[in-house]
Amino acid sequence: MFALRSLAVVATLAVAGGIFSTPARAQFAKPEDAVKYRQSAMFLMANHVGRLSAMARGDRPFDAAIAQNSARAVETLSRLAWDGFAKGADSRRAKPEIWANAAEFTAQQQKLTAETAKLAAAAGSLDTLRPQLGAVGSVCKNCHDNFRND
Ligand code: ASC
Repeated sequence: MFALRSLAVVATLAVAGGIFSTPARAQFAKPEDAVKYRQSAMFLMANHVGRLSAMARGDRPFDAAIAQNSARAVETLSRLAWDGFAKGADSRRAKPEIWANAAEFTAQQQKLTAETAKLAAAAGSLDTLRPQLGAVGSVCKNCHDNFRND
């Protein structure tokens, strides 16, 4: 009885390990944690992009220090989010293409991090913030159009 139960546990772990493969296995205890991680990063990123957009639109007074703080947050978060797209950690919004077309998904990540890396320097003035925020936003949109369900 005990041996049988142990065997079942080992088999379950083996299957779970296969589905939920590296590198996620090392970072997240279960698929839901990976989903929560990426959604958290995206939530914070959207919030800070929203603050920058409000300044760019003139809905909020421009303040270079506050803008640069948000820009740095966006830069960091844009590098963090991707770990959460672990194999097997699917969700309603995540299209299967994320995993089926991983090379293109990785290319989109690299485009985003290349643009967010320029955001803090651009956030020093409205004239430089506006176009760079536009460049970041267009990468966001393109990736969402291809890889996210509404
Ligand atoms: C945001 C946000 C997005 C992007 C996208 C840019 O603030 O939540 O998903 O910007 O709308 O086009």
